[in-house]
Amino acid sequence: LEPAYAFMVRARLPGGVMTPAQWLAFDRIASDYASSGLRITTRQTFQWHGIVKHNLKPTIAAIDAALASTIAACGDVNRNVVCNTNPVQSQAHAEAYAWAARLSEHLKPKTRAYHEIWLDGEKLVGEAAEAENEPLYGATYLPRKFKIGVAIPPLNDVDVFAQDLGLIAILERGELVGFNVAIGGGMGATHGDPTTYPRLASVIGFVAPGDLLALSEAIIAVQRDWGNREERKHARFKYTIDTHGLAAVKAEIEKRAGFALETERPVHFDHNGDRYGWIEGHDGRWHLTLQVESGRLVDNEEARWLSGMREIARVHGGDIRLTCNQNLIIANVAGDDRAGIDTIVAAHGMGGYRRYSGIRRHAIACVALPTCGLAMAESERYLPQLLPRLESLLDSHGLLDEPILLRLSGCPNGCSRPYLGEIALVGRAIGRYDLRLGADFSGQRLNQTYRENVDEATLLEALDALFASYAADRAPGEHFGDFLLRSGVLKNRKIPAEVVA
Ligand code: SRM
Ligand code: SF4
Repeated sequence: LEPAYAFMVRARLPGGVMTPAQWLAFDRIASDYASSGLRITTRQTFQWHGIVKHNLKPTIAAIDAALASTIAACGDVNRNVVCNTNPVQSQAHAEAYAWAARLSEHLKPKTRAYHEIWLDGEKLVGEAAEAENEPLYGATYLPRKFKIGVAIPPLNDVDVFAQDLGLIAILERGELVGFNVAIGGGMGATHGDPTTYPRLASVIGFVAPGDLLALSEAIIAVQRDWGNREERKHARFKYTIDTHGLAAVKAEIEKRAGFALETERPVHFDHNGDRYGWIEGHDGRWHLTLQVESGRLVDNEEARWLSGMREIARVHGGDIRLTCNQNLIIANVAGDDRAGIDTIVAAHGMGGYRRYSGIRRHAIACVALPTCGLAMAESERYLPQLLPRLESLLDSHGLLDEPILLRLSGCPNGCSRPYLGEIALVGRAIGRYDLRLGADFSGQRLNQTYRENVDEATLLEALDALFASYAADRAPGEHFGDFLLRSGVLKNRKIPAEVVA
């Protein structure tokens, strides 16, 4: 008898955009094959957990039939390209999204093995198999995963500085004229190993849209050839850059691309969260952002996400978007159709964001236990326990509505991008976390370890004291993370994101 292996399957969904028909297909996969509904990830796509081995092929076939794929959603290749979901600047979003989709397609592995294995494609043997060619990835692919994100300032919902390649859209009179290019972001680290660390991407210049594909190929080729293939812990692009130096990496990229980058353009980011509720786009269409705790879509007593979204997808004529904060947007709704959507949202308990505290509206947790094999502590399952305790402390200091970025990760790999949380818990062992504090509110400053390997009582006690001083001494409009630096609780360290070659 073979053990009952179960797998996690992840789709590639550039920019997190899908049609209602695709939603219904993904929902069907959840009910037919998965154990715990649909899970929105921090990279704007879906995961399905608990797919037993004999259901892997039908699951992947169903994703393919829905005109999506799982190829390059994992592996040492370019991953799902994330893109700002900006519903307001509709034209800019459309263009940025088109570039995200183009990058995703252009940088996708070209092998036909995927079709052969999963989709009963033609078997490649002999000369046909030998003729298979990966023009960018070659025979050995990349040393490690590679991630690209597109942001449209002032929103940094994709955490553009956490990407290996961050593209910051530059708009002039509403038109996309190009992108500032930031390289070398990454979150993962290993406890107790200072040679591993989170790093914010460094801005190296500006590129016009027409040169973007060539530039991204050149960047990936430099990482392919210069990346560390000896030590996997040091194989991400951020270490390649720090080993060779930013100036040398930039020069090599320009040499391979065949052109020099222009000077980067000034940009300003307001925040990296989502804006909940209805927002009207420039073109008069409406967009409803709903908060989904940890991105987990199931039907339970609090909310019936699967049933509610199924009803919406059956009547909705626009698109549906996932965000990098694990939330969803019912996008491109005609004004007259809003009331119908509101009725379904209310009937299924999906409008909770309206009464949520400031910290709850800005909380993200990675999956962790029970499915993540790398988890050291709880994360997604701990969030609903931790939040009321934090809310009670915040309430006692009159801070319940204060927006504070909270990020939980079950281990230092950092799948919830915890190093960009104003408050972050990074798992050490069951019930024990590093408490990290002091990121800014827009994804441009890393936080710092404040207490190492502590239990809940210790971290709540520490936060209680800090909330008290924040309530008493903050400047008007000052965010919690900024306050901790200004007040001297944390040291003001250099911010790597602003480094320019
Ligand atoms: Fe992640 C590995 C879940 C976004 C850094 N991540 C994993 C695995 C696959 C565990 C494993 O390798 O066995 C997790 C599966 C858990 C499960 O049971 O489902 C996992 N990562 C996730 C997701 C689902 C977290 C979430 O709660 O949403 C996110 C899926 C993204 C997607 O759709 O592609 C997810 N992971 C991230 C991010 C955030 C981002 O990309 O914006 C990061 C930090 C950014 C970065 O890459 O630097 C991230 N995941 C990692 C790492 C550490 C990489 C490193 O450089 O050290 C690992 C471990 C590894 O690769 O060896 C990892
Ligand atoms: Fe798993 Fe660690 Fe990623 Fe959480 S941060 S999903 S525990 S790998």
